[in-house]
Amino acid sequence: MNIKILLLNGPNLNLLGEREPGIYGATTLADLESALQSQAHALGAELSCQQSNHEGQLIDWLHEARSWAQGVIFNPGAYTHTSIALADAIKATGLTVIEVHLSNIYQREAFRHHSMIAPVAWGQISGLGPEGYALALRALVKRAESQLV
Ligand code: CA2
Repeated sequence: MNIKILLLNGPNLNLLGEREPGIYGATTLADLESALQSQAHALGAELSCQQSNHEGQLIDWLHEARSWAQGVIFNPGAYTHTSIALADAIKATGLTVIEVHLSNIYQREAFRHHSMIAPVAWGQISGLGPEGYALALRALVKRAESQLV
């Protein structure tokens, strides 16, 4: 069985590389997704990439992923700090999720210091830019492989 991973990006991340490069870097979402697709291929895994500005759409994708994904790389954007609904979806699906943030949320405004997602995620990576997604992918593939044997 091929290992399948979902990459989920939340609100405003479609603007990556176009605005605020000082905080979020110059890499576009398309660049980030295609680099991660290549990495997944090299690791013998399949990566499906989705981005939405809508909470309900993100929840629907999490529900669907229950039937096919072995792990989820999730940057919930600002919903990180507010969304009980996304936290409930992760808990209800039992998916293995790594929460990723491009910026270090603990070095920023106080309202970004709390994550609703962290308690239901397997782990969290914050502040490493696009490299955070790459590390999350590696960790999820390794975990899925260890569960195959
Ligand atoms: O650091 C991250 O990855 C965040 O999840 C990004 C969210 C922010 O609300 C979180 O606190 C931390 C915001 C995403 C906004 O993305 C933009 C990208 C380019 C230009 C403007 C916004």
